[in-house]
Amino acid sequence: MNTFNFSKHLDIKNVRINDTFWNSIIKLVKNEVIPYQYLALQDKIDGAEKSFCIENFIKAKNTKNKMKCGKSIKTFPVDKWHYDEKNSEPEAFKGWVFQDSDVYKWIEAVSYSLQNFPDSELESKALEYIDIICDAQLENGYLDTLYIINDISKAFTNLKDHHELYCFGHLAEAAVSFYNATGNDKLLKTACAFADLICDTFGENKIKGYDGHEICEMALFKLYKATGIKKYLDTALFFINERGKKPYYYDTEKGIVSTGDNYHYNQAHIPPRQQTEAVGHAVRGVYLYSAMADLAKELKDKELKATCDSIWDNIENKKMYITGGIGATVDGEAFSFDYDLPNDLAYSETCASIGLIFFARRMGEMSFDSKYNDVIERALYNTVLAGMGQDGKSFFYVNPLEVLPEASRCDSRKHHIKPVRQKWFGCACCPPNLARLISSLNEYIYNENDNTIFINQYICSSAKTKYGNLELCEQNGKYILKADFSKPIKIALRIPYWCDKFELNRSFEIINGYAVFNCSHDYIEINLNTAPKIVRCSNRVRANTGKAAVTYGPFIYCLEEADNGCDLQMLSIDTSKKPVLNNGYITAEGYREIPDSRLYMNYLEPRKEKCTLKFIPYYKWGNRGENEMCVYVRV
Ligand code: FUB
Ligand code: ZN
Repeated sequence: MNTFNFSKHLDIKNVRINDTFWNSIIKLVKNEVIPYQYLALQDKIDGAEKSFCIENFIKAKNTKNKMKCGKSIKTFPVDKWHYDEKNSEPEAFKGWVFQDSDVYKWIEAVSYSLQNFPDSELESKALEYIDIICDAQLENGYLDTLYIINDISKAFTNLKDHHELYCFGHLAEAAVSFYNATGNDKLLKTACAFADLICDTFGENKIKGYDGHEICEMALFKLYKATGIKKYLDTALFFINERGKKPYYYDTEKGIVSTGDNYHYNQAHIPPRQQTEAVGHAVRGVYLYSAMADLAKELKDKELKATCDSIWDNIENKKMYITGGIGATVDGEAFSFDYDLPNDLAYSETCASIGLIFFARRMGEMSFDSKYNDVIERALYNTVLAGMGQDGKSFFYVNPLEVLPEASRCDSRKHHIKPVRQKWFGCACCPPNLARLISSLNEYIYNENDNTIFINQYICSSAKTKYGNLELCEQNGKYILKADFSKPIKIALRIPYWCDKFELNRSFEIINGYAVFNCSHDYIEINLNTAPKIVRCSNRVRANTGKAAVTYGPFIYCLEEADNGCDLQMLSIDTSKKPVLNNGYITAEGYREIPDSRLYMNYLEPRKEKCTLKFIPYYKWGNRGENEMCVYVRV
């Protein structure tokens, strides 16, 4: 295999999902999340924190119109990350500085959803928001409601803390998706006008700055792919190459929060090409690494690819939770040091796992190795799914692996850990991110290149590949692959990391975690022999020594108080007995200690009695009211 054995994921247009499990979730997003968010963006949900999203766009349009008529414009400060009813005037911008991005993410989710389920009413709602967005854009292409409303003279003066380039990124991603879904280019033109302004503003002999929250690199690349306009690619590369150079660009700005000369938080402490490990704010990190992977692939840039490899290795082997969560510390919503993966203090933001999936897909397109899709599966079936309640109306931002509701209430170090999903967040980055990922799941199943079709996820679906049709379905506990190709083609079937023993009804060769075989008109039976397992974490992770977790296929399981009573720390699992799958639960033999009556005593084994532990999939936790939860249990 050479280093650049590229493949490309199949586009959403060419993949139809027919999977009972996933279809119910995709439909939940369509029927509950998308309509709910539509209302939340207009602050029409009783009891939910206000978003101010649409209100800000309307205010921006009014300010723009006043500017056009030469009327005097009142300005307001742009000195905060968050503006609420108390710390700002009524006519000023409200909410988080990145509030615009929630509308863009909603439109992106709608765009994918429309390709799965055409819906003219939903399309009209998206068009209604698109009109509101486009009406707020200034003549020169600028579009960020915070600065338009509060003080346009300060635009692009605080790249480190403010999110103009971030909001642009989400605008561009939404615009490309909406155009692909509907052929309507109104938002695409708006995104291109803003992109043109950005290309004119930043670069050699222009402002040598770069975004504080990465995404515009990835988005400019997407815009380049959609339009063929080369300056978008050049500017994305400029941002990556400029980042972290000394003297630091951020030192020339007056940031809201002074970080001294420590720009790890923004992955800007050294140039990305010199970075070897994942640091700083986790979502920012994985969005940057995704763009680096895009450009490494597009430009066949071996240096950038080597950097991505090293950062990937650091995340996968030292900084990722068993649930595919990343960002172990609330302090900066950030990656912590190697092997620091506390269960009860975890940040593990839903958006960070979504970003990890973006990074993984790009890495998987550059290398013939199943490990990237293993991570996609881990993050998808656990942290991402856990991010949304089964009602589709409540969400987790933070995804801990151990929860004690009392600690969340009483211990300020754990205030970020919510024992139940929230209706909506003022800082609502995660729910719309989740909606756009789930609605575009079609694009994570198959890849193709000049001689191979890759089957990366076991999601029942039919696909149109360049060689012919393919169908993956499930029958009697086995997967069936039906191929109808015009000529013999290589299939690379990912053998998941959790599968110890599999059977295929044909001969194959194992290459980097894929079973590879030729096929043309074929019916292939795949038996992955899924069974509940007891697994453990490296003993380098202090939080998990002497503990184990229970899994079934891609699902990580957990214990909840609702099934096991309180004081989950009193439980231990008997690893000599096989756990058993039982009506969606996994039961395992174990023990419960009898609570001690004193705080200290001479050492004696605590008294314990036999009990049966009842585990549920991690993604389902927190759907039965407030209660204790843990993934790892003592052995
Ligand atoms: O800054 C925008 C988004 O808000 C980040 O991606 C999230 O981590 C949250 O801080
Ligand atoms: Zn988020």
